[in-house]
Amino acid sequence: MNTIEELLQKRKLPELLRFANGESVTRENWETRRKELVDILCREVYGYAPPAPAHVVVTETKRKDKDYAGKGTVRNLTLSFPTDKGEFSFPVVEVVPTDAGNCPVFVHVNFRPDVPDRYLPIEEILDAGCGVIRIYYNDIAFDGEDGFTGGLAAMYDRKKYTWGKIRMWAFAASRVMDYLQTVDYADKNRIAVVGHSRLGKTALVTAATDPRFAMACANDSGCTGDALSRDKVGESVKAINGKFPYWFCDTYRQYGDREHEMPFDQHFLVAAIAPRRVALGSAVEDTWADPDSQYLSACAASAAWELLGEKGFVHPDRLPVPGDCFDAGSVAFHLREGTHFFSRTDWHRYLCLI
Ligand code: GTR
Repeated sequence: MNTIEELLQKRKLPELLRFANGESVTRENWETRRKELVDILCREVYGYAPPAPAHVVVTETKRKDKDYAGKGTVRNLTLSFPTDKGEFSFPVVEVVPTDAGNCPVFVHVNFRPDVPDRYLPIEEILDAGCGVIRIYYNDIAFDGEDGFTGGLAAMYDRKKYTWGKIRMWAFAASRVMDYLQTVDYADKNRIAVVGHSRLGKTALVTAATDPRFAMACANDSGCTGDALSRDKVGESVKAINGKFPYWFCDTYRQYGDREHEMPFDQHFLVAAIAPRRVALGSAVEDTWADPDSQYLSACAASAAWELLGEKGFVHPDRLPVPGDCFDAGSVAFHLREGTHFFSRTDWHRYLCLI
């Protein structure tokens, strides 16, 4: 049986702790390297976003106190901000524990607008003493091929900003973070971004590009999320670009079947969140995402935390088995039974980590 080190060596990953110019990375210049990692990933994969707007205006359209058996306040809000082509607005739903003061908050980018939703168990979140703000991703940019003509995509010139839709969804999560800076109820040091699958990829990109997030929870994020692309099984760089080219910048397409030529791999994305916290969820039947490649990515990214004198990914010297749950360090990973979906089991992991 191979050790983790041997398995990682076989993948021939680009070096995490070496600058593009060949210089080695130290504890003192980690933040410079971290920014370089984000820049590489924007240039090659997710595209560049416009700068943050000068302000975000928030209006309440509906409010319900003492909802969920008295446990929460639900508010429908509209967030508006200036763009290159006028004002852009999107709705969110905020659910906060009744009389909350200094509570952790999850910014959840979800597939459906419903609150609650099968991926958004409001009562469990409230019972854990947390608030949540739900973004519905199609309100930001349509998850389909529309030539970047609608939503946020239409508000900027894509020749200038090369972003794909994942980067756009992440940009919206940062605008929610702008709003959260202004509220009294939130603990500003415990704001997490959470999402499943393509929106798990989005959660990682959000936290990598916005250091105000204390944690990213990426559930079953797989290909071009947490999973290493080199020698990955299931979904490949070629497959994801063939089916979802609009998630990324155009540059990414060139790497189909050429993963070993990429000047990055997905451990760069996980590491770009260090020294903050990352929680990765995987499911044993989710072979399209490839749990082993997700796990090995966490193993490789851990070096960033260790460089900073932190515990990174604390794990045994073997590949994961169902039921594994490792969270002794800043990188947490679990492998549960079952298929690709956002289970309560996954939520319970993330709720105890914030
Ligand atoms: C799949 C895609 C995956 C993952 C998933 C999802 O079709 O290939 O990368 O993002 O969709 O978002 O549910």
